[in-house]
Amino acid sequence: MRHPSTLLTALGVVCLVALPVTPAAPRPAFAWSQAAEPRVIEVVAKRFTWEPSEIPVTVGERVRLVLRTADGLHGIELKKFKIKKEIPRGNKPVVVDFTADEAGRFPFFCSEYCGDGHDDMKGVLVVNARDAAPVPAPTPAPDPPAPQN
Ligand SMILES: [Cu+2]
Repeated sequence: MRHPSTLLTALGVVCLVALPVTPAAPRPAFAWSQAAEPRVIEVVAKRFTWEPSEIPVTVGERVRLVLRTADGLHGIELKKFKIKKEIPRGNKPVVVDFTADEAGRFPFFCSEYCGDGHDDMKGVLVVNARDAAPVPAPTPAPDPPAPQN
């Protein structure tokens, strides 16, 4: 009985033919450019931590930090990108825009003394390389020659 498999084959052909005419997405999935919207990252400062304390981005990416305090006055200082801003008490966020133009791990601190744990109030901006392919495993050493008896 060949009929069902013939039908399946026909369906498969139809699908393959139909794929190329699928309407394109508004933006190519892998489009990436300076014109893209900045990556918005909400960060909360509170005695004596940052949430999140580690902020991963991709090199070249435009970043918009939206900073709020959960208690009193804090401030952010990220020297690598010349960022230093007070984060005043209240609900109004402080917005900082920059381009993460160098890969690496860049610490940031609280710039406003906020109490005994102020010096421990640290975070890190992690700027990952764009082609962050997994590091290839080292090639295994060749097997030693078989012992000769
Ligand atoms: Cu502080």
